Amino acid sequence: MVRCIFHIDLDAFFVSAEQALNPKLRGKPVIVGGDPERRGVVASASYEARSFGIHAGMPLSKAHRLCPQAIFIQANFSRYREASHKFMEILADFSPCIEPLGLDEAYLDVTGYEKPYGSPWKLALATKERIYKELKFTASIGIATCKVVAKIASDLCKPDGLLEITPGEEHHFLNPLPVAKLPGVGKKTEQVLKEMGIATIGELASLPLDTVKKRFGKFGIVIHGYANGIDGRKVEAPGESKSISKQTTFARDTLAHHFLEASLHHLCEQVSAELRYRDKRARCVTLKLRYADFKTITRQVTLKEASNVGRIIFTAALQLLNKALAQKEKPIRLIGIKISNLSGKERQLYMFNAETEKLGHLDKAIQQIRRRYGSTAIKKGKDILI
Ligand code: DCP
Ligand code: CA
Repeated sequence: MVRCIFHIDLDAFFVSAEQALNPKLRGKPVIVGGDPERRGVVASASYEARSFGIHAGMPLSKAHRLCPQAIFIQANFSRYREASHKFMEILADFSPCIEPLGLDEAYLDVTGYEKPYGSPWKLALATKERIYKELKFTASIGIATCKVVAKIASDLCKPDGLLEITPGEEHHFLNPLPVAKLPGVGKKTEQVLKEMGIATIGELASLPLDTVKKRFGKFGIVIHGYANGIDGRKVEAPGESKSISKQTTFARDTLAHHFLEASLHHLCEQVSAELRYRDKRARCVTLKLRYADFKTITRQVTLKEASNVGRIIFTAALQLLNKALAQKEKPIRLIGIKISNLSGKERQLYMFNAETEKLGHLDKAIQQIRRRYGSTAIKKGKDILI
């Protein structure tokens, strides 16, 4: 069955939240990130500020140099979390099949739900109107038959945009775009493709699958599919997925053990926090490493007892990492962790273990502090290494 998927992304989210509170900020160069006198980076810039070349991640001092008249505002995370919650609630009124991605983005599978509105386009307009009416946020929506095309479409129509790629139009839409528009294609992949004479998505799409597979392994199959508008990933609420994965690609390939270890620790913290949020425990821990030549390996271990404790997951993952590093001394470009075989939180009593319980309480306490005061409010030893 042909699906109808929306990718919805709020425009300049943190800035919009501030503008909703103080309408005088509308239409002006506004930057959320803090005081330009202090160290720090731009978290969100209004489109007016972007016309001065300012973007997320830029040091505030540079943003100030580029646009001294910009209004700088310190981030207020609890306000953004509340706005995000309302945003997701509005979306859930349009389809129950919703997959939030961060605070201000979501996929919505609206297959069949467009009928009462007459068309996907009209349903998307109604969604945008409702978001604006209730939150005073503009959103951009990409409509397509799969996630990857919907995401690229919403990205291209920002801000306050709506772009529908009708079934059969995927190639026509994707072909002229640069390969970097494909999710997962970063600077390094872009460079390798360039060396192969490939600059556009269309050029990648028309390469034989074998060529891409030989160069990039499994990752090649994925991006070749994406380039052809093929993406079978379902829109899945986080609670429904059978695993949780997090990965990070390094700015530079690395073999520095302490850095790999610290990155892995951070990823394990993230997946265990998500487990606790979902009230789940995991038994399988899988480590993923992608080497500089794009060869990717995965190594898996089964825990004695299902767990949601960051330290336990990290200990298992670290053993896998150390074993892999001992086998192959090749620079690494990406490290990832996947936990699977998820179960509800109930445990068998004979497996009760005081140490595990203590670590669980510690993780929970840290999570509560982070939720209240932000993710940087408290750091464990390993986090500080990153
Ligand atoms: N964010 C951040 N630091 C970054 C990038 C983003 O703190 N380096 C935060 C602030 C953003 C929010 O996440 O408002 C959403 O990120 P987006 O990448 O969607 O950026 P915006 O919503 O600000 O802009 P737009 O989606 O219109 O490009
Ligand atoms: Ca956004």
